[in-house]
Amino acid sequence: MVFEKETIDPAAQEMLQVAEEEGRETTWDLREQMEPQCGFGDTGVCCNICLQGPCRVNPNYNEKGNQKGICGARDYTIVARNLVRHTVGGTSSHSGHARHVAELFREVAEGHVDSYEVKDKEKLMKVADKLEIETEDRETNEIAKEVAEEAIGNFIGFHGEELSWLEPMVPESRYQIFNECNIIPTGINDAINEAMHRTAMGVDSDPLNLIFGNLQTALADFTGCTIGTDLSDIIFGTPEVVESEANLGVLDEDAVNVIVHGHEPVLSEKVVAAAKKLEDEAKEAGAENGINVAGICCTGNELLMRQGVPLATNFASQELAIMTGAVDAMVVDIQCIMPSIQSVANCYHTEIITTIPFSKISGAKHIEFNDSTADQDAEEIVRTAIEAYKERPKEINIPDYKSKLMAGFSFEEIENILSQVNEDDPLSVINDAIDEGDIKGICLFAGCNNTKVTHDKNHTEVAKGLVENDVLCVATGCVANALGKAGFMLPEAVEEYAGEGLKRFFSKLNEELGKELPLIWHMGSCVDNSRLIEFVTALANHKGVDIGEYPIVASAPEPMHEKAVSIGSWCVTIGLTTHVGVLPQITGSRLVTEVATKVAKDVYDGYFILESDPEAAVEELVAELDERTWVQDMKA
Ligand code: NFS
Ligand code: SF4
Repeated sequence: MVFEKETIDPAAQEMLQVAEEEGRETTWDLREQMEPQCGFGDTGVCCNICLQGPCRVNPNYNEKGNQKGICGARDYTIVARNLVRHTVGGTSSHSGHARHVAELFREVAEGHVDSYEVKDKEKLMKVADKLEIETEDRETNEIAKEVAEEAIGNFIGFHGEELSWLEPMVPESRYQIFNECNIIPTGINDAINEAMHRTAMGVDSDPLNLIFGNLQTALADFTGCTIGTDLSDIIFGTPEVVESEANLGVLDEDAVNVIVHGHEPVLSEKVVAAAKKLEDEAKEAGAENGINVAGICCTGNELLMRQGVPLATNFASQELAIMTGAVDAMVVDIQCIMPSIQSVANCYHTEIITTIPFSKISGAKHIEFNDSTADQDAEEIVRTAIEAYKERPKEINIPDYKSKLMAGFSFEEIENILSQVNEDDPLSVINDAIDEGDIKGICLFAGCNNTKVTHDKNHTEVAKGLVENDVLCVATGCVANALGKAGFMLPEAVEEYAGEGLKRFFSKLNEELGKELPLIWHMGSCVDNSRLIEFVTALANHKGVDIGEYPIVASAPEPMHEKAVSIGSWCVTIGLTTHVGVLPQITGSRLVTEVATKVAKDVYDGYFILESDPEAAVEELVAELDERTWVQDMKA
């Protein structure tokens, strides 16, 4: 097969062929030109934090070479500082997204915007209860206002008090561990400030202290993610099971194709609405099938979960969508948008439209998106796509690959499904299946694509290995997109891939429900990893154990973004042993690597498994689940 080193996705392979024939440069070409990558940077021992740098140290104490930076910083300090700064990048990304949703929510609650509303009152009440906000005999908007104030307060801090959104999200025993380690943040912004400060030249050089600082920042990240999920659900609705499709074959030759790419649902929800409204204008322009909206990255996941909008593709193959020649506009907001899409679009009729003032791409069209004029802005965006469609050349290459999939597995929806099986005790459906040995435990698949490894290959191989070993898998982000494209989010996949125990679990469940569930459950975007924590907290509380004792693991087979570093860090802190399939830039310090892969277990029960071979990763993850169950059985 051609391009099998680059990707296992047949649609992407076909498009890479097109790219080669047309002489287009892709991210895979750029990677090849980048080789060999710098070994110092790759292992985290290059320091650029002050203007005396760059200092790169030789981590191998037995060899010659500098072992200290110009200020005397050793490998462990440099690596730990760099790690903290990655987590800061991740935390500011997630919380920047969440803060926008929180600010919008406040505007909604105060009645300042008409374009959005409180769509899901039940979720609002649930969140208010969680935050111990009085709900009885109160107007919805009064409650919403208080929830909004609380959300904003979690960002700006409560004068040294702890974050209110964090404590109710984890079992009491886990919060106790955070407390003992002194890593509970006082505000998301505070955490980011402090982490930037402590890693500045001449501040914190103690690697262990820095690592605790990393975890504190990561908990701020987790809190931001949770706020993002909760408030998005209140404004746009809590996801319920939906059916849709994934891969480039969802592009429609006879429609105006609008791709929404990035992260926030605030803009993309409006684009979907505008597309429905302007259907006739598109038809008048000659597009028989009207307007087709499809998503890339987490914007795609958000819209899929709530609206059933199809997924065009995931992170690594974003440029290839444009090379089909069928994309009339690609609308982007923030994060994971490769700057290269503009140079690709220059060869086609595609309009790249940026929408956020601090996230522009040179050469792209900028249509600023404002919450107060959201509907008009979205219409302008869609009309720009219709205009571009009129210029679309006849020759297009849409690869004929797409898979059906099911998504929409919010925690609330899972609870709802389980309560149809056992109304009085829904969570026992999962915990009994674990006790009876039908399922070994749960794995959360999270994270990106990374051109250091073959696109989507680690994702599908680790997933195959785990389901074969009776692990119940849920997924978010670009790995969810990959597993959707590969057909794992369908009921048929149970028969094809699941081990005997997992098959029994599904057949019992399906029989009771009178409908069929997909093998792997799509839980949403990356901020929605918070949904899994809510789920596992409920399961652990139900079982009367801490998360660290519960058979739960996480796997990021192809992590790329700084956000993946922060999510991995909080997963471990919350007690999930976490597999990472692309080595993080910490291996230059033996100390930091040992803490991440070994010592962390003693403090948090969770630790990192750094393993690029999928088969070996599966073995380790399964062994970890077995060990947790075994320890439980010994105690019982
Ligand atoms: Ni997550 Fe989502 Fe994809 Fe990675 Fe980027 S889209 S927030 S960071 S690349 S999974
Ligand atoms: Fe070099 Fe120290 Fe400056 Fe880093 S902080 S660049 S190690 S002198």
